[in-house]
Amino acid sequence: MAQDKPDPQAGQYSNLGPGFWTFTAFLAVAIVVSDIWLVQQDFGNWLPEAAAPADAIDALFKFMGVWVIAIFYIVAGYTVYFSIAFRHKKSDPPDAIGVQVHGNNKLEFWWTFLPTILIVVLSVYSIQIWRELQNTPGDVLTMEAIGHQFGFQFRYPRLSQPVADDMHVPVGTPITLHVTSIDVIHSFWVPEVRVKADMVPGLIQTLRFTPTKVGTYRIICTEYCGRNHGDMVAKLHIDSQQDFGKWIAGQAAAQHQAALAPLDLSKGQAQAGQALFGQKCSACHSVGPFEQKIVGPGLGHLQDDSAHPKLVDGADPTPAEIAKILQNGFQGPLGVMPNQSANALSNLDIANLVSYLVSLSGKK
Ligand code: HEC
Ligand SMILES: [Cu+2]
Repeated sequence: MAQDKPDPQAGQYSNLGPGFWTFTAFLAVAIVVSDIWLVQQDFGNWLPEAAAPADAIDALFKFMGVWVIAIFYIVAGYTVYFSIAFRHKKSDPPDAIGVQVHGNNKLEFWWTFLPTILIVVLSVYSIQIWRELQNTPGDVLTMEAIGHQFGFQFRYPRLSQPVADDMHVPVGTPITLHVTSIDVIHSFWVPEVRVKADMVPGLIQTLRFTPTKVGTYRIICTEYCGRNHGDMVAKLHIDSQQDFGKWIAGQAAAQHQAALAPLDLSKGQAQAGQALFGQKCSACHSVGPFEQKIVGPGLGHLQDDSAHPKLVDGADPTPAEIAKILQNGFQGPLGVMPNQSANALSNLDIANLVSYLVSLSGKK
């Protein structure tokens, strides 16, 4: 009976409730059936795999899943079973307690030993996958991904300037990707590649993968990094070798040309500036009055705000001085205004932006 107190070492646990072994057999069948179902799943159907570590990661996930199913069924199943089998009966005294197993060394040995073995097996398996990931053989493309509020930049060995928000890689070439951040902590994640790393200012972490499937995938920031965190999504383009070659040659030519163009404010076009403002500035600036702050001040009245006749650096709001802030950036009481290279702006971009900002002043 439940309120009897058996000697824990004497093995008097024959009373496991009515139907214990039947229920155990049922659990065993349920575990086997569920595990067979799991093992037969192709995770690629649910979330496509686009690069080499994805299959190894999925296999590890499956292996863990097999054990998770067993442990979950056993723990949850017996919890339900025992709470029904040994529920408080009307005939029991109000202070009745169940069978006490504290001090049963045999039980304690097994429920320590078995999980230990399982954890060791899991660590050996995952460390092996991790180790393989540290070495990508062959001709590697080494590049960088840099997080900033609120976007990603990508640096390539053949390009002098970073590329914003579109990462291109050639299919079949192992990629070594160094990730970091220039402001706060972000995180680099491509679900289809199954790799993820925090982007931490001052710290460079390395991700390795080999793209296997041509296509366009999402790069998602998974570390809350400020009010526009949710917009921090970029694209990973896995190109054919040929398309990648074409793309990088095109970028190199465009950057070369942009670098040659001197800063000529008279070439600026307000309309092009407005489009660029939406991509690169609106995360931090509104086009309202100075007081309408996001991260930085509102920029809608740089030249006609009597409350703020000067720019934040104390200069008069002439086009040349506005351009200077865009080139050099500025650190003031409101925070950091990123400079030309951090915002990945060409000289023509600056001319377009200044033209747009100047056009706002005087408007309602
Ligand atoms: C990460 C946020 C951030 C981004 C992105 C950003 N800025 Fe700024 N900007 C600031 C901050 C903060 C300030 C104010 C610095 C201070 O004075 O403390 C500022 C100041 C300025 C000023 C001076 C305003 C004044 O009244 O003097 C201008 C002009 C400006 N930014 C233009 C731009 C443009 C154009 C872009 C897009 C290319 C841009 N900013 C992108 C944060 C940002
Ligand atoms: Cu972020």
